[in-house]
Amino acid sequence: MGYDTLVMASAQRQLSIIVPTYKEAPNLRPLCEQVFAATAAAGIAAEVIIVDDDSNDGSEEVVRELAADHEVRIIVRKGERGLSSAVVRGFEDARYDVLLVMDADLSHPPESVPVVAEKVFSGEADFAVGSRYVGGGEMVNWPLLRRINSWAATMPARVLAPVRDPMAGFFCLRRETWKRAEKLNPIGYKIGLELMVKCRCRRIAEVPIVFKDRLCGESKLTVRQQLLYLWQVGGLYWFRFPLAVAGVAVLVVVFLIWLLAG
Ligand SMILES: Nc1nc2c(ncn2[C@@H]2O[C@H](COP(=O)(O)OP(=O)(O)O)[C@@H](O)[C@H]2O)c(=O)[nH]1
Ligand SMILES: [Mg+2]
Repeated sequence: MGYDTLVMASAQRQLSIIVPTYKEAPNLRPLCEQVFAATAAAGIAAEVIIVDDDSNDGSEEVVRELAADHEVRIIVRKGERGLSSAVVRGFEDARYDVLLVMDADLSHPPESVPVVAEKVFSGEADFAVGSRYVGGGEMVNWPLLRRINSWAATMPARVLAPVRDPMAGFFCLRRETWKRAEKLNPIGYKIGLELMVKCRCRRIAEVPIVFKDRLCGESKLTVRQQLLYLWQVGGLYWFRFPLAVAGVAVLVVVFLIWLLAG
C-alpha cells in the first residue's frame, strides 16, 4: 500500500453498528440495505453486528445471505435475553472504535446514521443521540398511549442526563467512552441512558430524527421491562446523587418513626 493510500485509509471514518434483535428476521434485509447505502454515500466504512437472542425465526439465514454483499454478521446468544446486555456483547465484538446502536425495526432512520456518527467522528461530542424531542425531531404513526408513556418515562431521566431524549435507543460513542463506564449495569431496555450516566458523558449532542413505527413484527416492550426501567432509574439516581438520595431516605425514615411513635 502506498503512502497516500495509507493516509486515506487511516482518515476514513469507520463505524461498528450494533443492532440488538429478537424476532426481527423480516426487518433485517431492508435495515441492512438502507444502512449500507447511507454509510457508503457518506464515505463511511461500516460493519453491522446483529446480536440476536436465539430468535429461531430465520434471522441467521437472512444475515448469511446479506453477508455475501455486505460486512454484516450475527451473534446468536443462547439462554440469555436482554436488549442492554446484547448491546454490550456487540461492543465486545466490534472491530472499529466508533460504536453506533440502533433498533432493527426501522424506527430509527438509516439515513440518519452518518449524521449521528459524525458528531462523534468530528470530536464535537463524546456521545451523540438520535433524538425525537429536539427541533426537527418527531414521531410518526406512534399511538397516543405510547407517546404519553414515553413522555412520562422521559421526565425522571432528563434529570440524569442533559438531553431532551435520554431514553433514545439510537446513539453513538467511542469505544474508549464505553470502556470508562463505572459499574455498568446492563439491565432492561435503556442502555443509552445507563452509558451516558455511568461514563459521565459531558459533551452530548442531539441530532433530530423522524422516528417511525416499526416496519414489521411486534414490540418486545413489556410491563416487566417498564418495571426494570424504574429500578434502573433508581440505581442511576443513587449513582449520580448519592447524598441527595441518602438525605431523602433518612427524612422518610424519620417521618415514619415520628408517625408510628405519635
Ligand atoms: N437481543 C435482544 N434484542 C432485543 C430484546 N428485546 C428487544 N430487542 C430488540 O431491541 C430493539 C428495540 O425493541 P422494540 O421491541 O422495537 O422496542 P420498542 O421500540 O420500545 O417497542 C429491536 O431491535 C428488538 O428486536 C432482547 O431481549 N434481546
Ligand atoms: Mg421498536
